[in-house]
Amino acid sequence: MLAMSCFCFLVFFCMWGTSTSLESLRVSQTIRDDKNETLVSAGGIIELGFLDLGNSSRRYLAIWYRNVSPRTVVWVANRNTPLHNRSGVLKLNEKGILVLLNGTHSIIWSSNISGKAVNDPIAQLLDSGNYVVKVKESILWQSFDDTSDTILPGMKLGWNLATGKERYMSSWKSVDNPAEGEYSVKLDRRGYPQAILFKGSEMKFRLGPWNGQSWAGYPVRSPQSSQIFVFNKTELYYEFRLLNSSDIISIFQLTPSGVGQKIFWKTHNTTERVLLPQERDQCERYAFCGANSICSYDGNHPTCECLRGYVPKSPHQWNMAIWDKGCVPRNKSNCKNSYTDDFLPYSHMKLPDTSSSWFDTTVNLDKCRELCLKTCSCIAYANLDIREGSGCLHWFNTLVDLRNFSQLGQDIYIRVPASELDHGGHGNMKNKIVGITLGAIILGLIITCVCILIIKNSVAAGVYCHMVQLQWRKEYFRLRNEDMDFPTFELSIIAKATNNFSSSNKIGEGGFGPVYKGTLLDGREVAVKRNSLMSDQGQNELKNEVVLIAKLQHRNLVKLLGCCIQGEEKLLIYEYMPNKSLDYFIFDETRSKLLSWHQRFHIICGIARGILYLHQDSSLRIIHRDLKTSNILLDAYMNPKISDFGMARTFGSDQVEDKTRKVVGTYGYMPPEYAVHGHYSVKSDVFGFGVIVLEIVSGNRNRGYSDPEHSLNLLGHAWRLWTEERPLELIDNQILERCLPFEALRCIHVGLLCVQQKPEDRPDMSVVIPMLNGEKLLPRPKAPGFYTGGCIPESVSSLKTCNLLSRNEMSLTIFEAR
Ligand SMILES: *[C@@H]1O[C@H](CO)[C@@H](O)[C@H](O)[C@H]1NC(C)=O
Ligand SMILES: *[C@@H]1O[C@H](CO)[C@@H](O)[C@H](O)[C@H]1NC(C)=O
Ligand SMILES: *[C@@H]1O[C@H](CO)[C@@H](O)[C@H](O)[C@H]1NC(C)=O
Ligand SMILES: *[C@@H]1O[C@H](CO)[C@@H](O)[C@H](O)[C@H]1NC(C)=O
Ligand SMILES: *[C@@H]1O[C@H](CO)[C@@H](O)[C@H](O)[C@H]1NC(C)=O
Ligand SMILES: *[C@@H]1O[C@H](CO)[C@@H](O)[C@H](O)[C@H]1NC(C)=O
Ligand SMILES: *[C@@H]1O[C@H](CO)[C@@H](O)[C@H](O)[C@H]1NC(C)=O
Ligand SMILES: *[C@@H]1O[C@H](CO)[C@@H](O)[C@H](O)[C@H]1NC(C)=O
Ligand SMILES: *[C@@H]1O[C@H](CO)[C@@H](O)[C@H](O)[C@H]1NC(C)=O
Ligand SMILES: CC(=O)N[C@H]1CO[C@H](CO)[C@@H](O)[C@@H]1O
Repeated sequence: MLAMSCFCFLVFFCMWGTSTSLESLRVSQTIRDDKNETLVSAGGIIELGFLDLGNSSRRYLAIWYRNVSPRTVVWVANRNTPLHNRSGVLKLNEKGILVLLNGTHSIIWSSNISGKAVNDPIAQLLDSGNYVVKVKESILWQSFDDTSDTILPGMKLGWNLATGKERYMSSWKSVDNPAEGEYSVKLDRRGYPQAILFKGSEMKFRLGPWNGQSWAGYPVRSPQSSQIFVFNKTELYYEFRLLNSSDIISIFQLTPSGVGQKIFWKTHNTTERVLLPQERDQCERYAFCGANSICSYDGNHPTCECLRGYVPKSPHQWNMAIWDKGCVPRNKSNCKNSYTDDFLPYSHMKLPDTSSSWFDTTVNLDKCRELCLKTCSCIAYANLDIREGSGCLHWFNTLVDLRNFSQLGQDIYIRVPASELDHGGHGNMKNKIVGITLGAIILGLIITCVCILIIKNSVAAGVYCHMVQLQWRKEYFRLRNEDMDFPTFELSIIAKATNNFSSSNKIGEGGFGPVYKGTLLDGREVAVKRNSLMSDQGQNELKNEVVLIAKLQHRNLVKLLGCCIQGEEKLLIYEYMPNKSLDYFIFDETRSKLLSWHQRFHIICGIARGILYLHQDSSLRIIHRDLKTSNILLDAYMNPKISDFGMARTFGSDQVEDKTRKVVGTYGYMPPEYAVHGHYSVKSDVFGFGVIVLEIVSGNRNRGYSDPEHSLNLLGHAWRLWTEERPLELIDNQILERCLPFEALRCIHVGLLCVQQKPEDRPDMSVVIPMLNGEKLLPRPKAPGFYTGGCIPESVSSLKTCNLLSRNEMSLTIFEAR
């Protein structure tokens, strides 16, 4: 008896004497509530002991951060079985099981591993917040496996697929009752795994599938931590780690009201608690818009919009903003024609519910598309991992819970039947069909007429034929007009929209006149290009542009909404691009920070696709001839759109080079053969593209740039760095830290290939795109064409305006001296 009390006294003494250093419990040692005993981790960061919460007298065995306030409990052992007074005792038994006893020695809670006696187990509290029972180095039990409402760095949320054990977050009932509440966050293993917030068994919010960087629907990233997602045969989990755990505490907690929040403290000893803001809006609510529609949030209101090719299931309700019925296909895809279906890309999207999706991590995007096309019920595909664009995800039958973000998010490709792809819209298609049918009928009448004439040369037949002829002409011209049919605006409407072309509405100066911002009566914002009355070519260029652009439809080309030709006024009305043009960002010290490497790469690829469309894919073949950063406009999501086709020329499809007496373009972007000899070809645009790429990567203008040591222009500078094998020094300092070096290097390489001296050395745009994507081996570049227009070489040296022109960035037209 005496020995026993002596032992107890020793234990007691140890605990008080060195209370901060006691960090573990051995067999037969205890932690007693009535003695205020606790364990403290070695670094003094974490404490384990008994506490009550709020006003309640219930006592809990818990783990909390020691020196932050308010006191933050991160784990509770007996969350569903509280003690009712301070009689609780924690013990480690000889089987290595932690047991929590109440005043009458009943087991209130245990770490619950059945087992036999083990040799010298120890229960140690770690600075990470993990309470671990181990024998030597092998772990018998750890509190990190027993997740509650809080995820600590290093803790896994998900599944051990080998044992089938799930770790999920579950909220407390209330702030003073840690019992299991109604909210939980789980990794759903159906289809491609996704993290979901549940209320009971009801899905409230999908954090989304993992996209390689973050949860697709919860793209919050904090600079102090890295996020990890593991999905293989044995493990499926999410975890975050602190980059520097010596000065920061960070946790992810699910509140009793179902809000997931990231909290951090800047030091270990502080009351300064920071909540990472989380965007919360109605679009977050699971399936807010029903099936097959996109939710978008403008800062005030959510809006639902059917996907292309889908119509509201219940139009009446839909019009009253009751959206939950969603949308249905306008025309059920008929799988016989599935090979004519196409896919429309949607950017900045939160991917839809993946619970019945199919995935493959080894399939690339092209193959992914092909497989989807072959499967009748496959209605959308996307990359699994957006970092390098790898892996493949398919959806079937319906898409649920899609939304768009203003930034972030990813691309998804939605299947659309060919019948929905007519860009003129449904009406136009119908008109054409009607036209063709009418044409056929009239042709029939003409034949009848000829027959009648042959058989019976009568007056009646003559009259009949005359009528047929009139009808035919009327129909013919009606169809011709429809070809050119796109909206014309009244001058008065445009004048009103632009405040009578007031200077405050002026947003720029294009090649042939000023550009104004206007707001139409319906609130739509437009850009109005007013062709200068002085310009001689104005009329021709205008016609050229109208006809060309009206026929061109591509997501990387600016859309022409209509025109207005009234008297001397010649106006073109375009969609308005809120983010101005590329030069506005990349050449400005503060704004260039806003364009991350990821966005810049996205822009480069977009420009390349736009040019390829002009050169090859559109029904016409077009050389832009004035590609430059100020002609690359940016929409609200920083998608690039090529503008200013006033100087473009069409070609017959086999005509790739021409010679002109007029040299048009902008110095700094003109290839040597064009500026000097007036030769232009698709390769002239490739040169302009190369310059733009190098400007985007470096953040410097080709013209006006001169490197300090060698007074070379940007191309010369890039080439010098390349030959000196330090090309990465070209990269804009503003993006250096976060850029992907291999991607940037590839862009510089492709840029240099595009600005080769000889046109035949430059790649075609169709080759440039796989080159940018890393799908093609890159040849070694030669020295670039150095022509920068500082002044014009011999052949056109008679030009008086040399100096004047070299000072500005305006497009210009000069005549070749011959
Ligand atoms: C334990 O702490 C409580 C409240 O702080 C105090 O009232 C009580 O006397 C302490 N008990 C012991 C044994 O120190
Ligand atoms: C706790 O008790 C105080 C005083 O009795 C009261 O003002 C407060 O509202 C109570 N808090 C809770 C959560 O019940
Ligand atoms: C806890 O309650 C039991 C009976 O309810 C009592 O015997 C015991 O003394 C109490 N212990 C403490 C520390 O209050
Ligand atoms: C201990 O727990 C047992 C079983 O839950 C219960 O019957 C007993 O009253 C409790 N004793 C105390 C002192 O709370
Ligand atoms: C799964 O990933 C985990 C963590 O990276 C690793 O420890 C484990 O060996 C992997 N299992 C398989 C089967 O690859
Ligand atoms: C982590 O933070 C501490 C304190 O701010 C600092 O001294 C240390 O250098 C940092 N370590 C790293 C690897 O950044
Ligand atoms: C935290 O601050 C308290 C006083 O506010 C001090 O006693 C303690 O040593 C500090 N702990 C650490 C880990 O810095
Ligand atoms: C699509 O549906 C519309 C009306 O619902 C119909 O007029 C049209 O013929 C259909 N198109 C195809 C290709 O089935
Ligand atoms: C989302 O898409 C809709 C429809 O295309 C668009 O009107 C809206 O501006 C977009 N919102 C965001 C935040 O991207
Ligand atoms: C506290 C606790 O979880 N106890 C469990 C231990 O394991 C047995 C059987 O496996 C369960 O019945 C207990 O509920």
